[in-house]
Amino acid sequence: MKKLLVTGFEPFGGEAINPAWEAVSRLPDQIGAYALTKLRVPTVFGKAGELAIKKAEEICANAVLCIGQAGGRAAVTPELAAINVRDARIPDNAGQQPCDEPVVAGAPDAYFSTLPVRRMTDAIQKAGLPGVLSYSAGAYVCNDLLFMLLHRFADTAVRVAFIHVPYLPEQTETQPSMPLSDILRALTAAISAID
Ligand code: PCA
Repeated sequence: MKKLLVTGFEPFGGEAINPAWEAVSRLPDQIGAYALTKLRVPTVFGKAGELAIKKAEEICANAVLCIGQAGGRAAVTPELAAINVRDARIPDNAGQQPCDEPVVAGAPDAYFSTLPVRRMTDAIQKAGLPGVLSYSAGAYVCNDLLFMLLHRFADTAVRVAFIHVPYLPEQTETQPSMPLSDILRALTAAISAID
């Protein structure tokens, strides 16, 4: 059976929960051809990527899928690419707030996700849920994690992607949100679309 590492971020920015880890921790242990290993990662520049790379190497993952919260988005959004930029609007959970720094000095400006993100987006829509392909994972810790993984596993058989999910209803009264059961169905559909 193939191995998929699925990461979910801890809460950040003063939130008590992060829908990413809430969902990841509740995914089944097996979806389609993949056995899942779940990892909670800190919302800390550099650290999230280090831990995810270590775990992926340790379990000999065939693929890595990272999940993060994108407050304000109304859809589940697979990310097309990661950029070699750290630019933080708010400090991370270790108090770091980089401004216009590279994720990895000397690395390429950007990487495209290597899992089939368009097919994953289609699968979310076919499950009857809002799924939209996103062209930017931002420049905060989610982008950092995706970039570090894509850089580490460039030119290897290990494929990597990232999906941003909306707030849960209990996190906001004014912004778009999605029930946890829908986020779970969307992630399951997206993972089922990975060959
Ligand atoms: N979302 C943040 C970092 C952690 C998370 O869940 C982001 O979009 O960068």
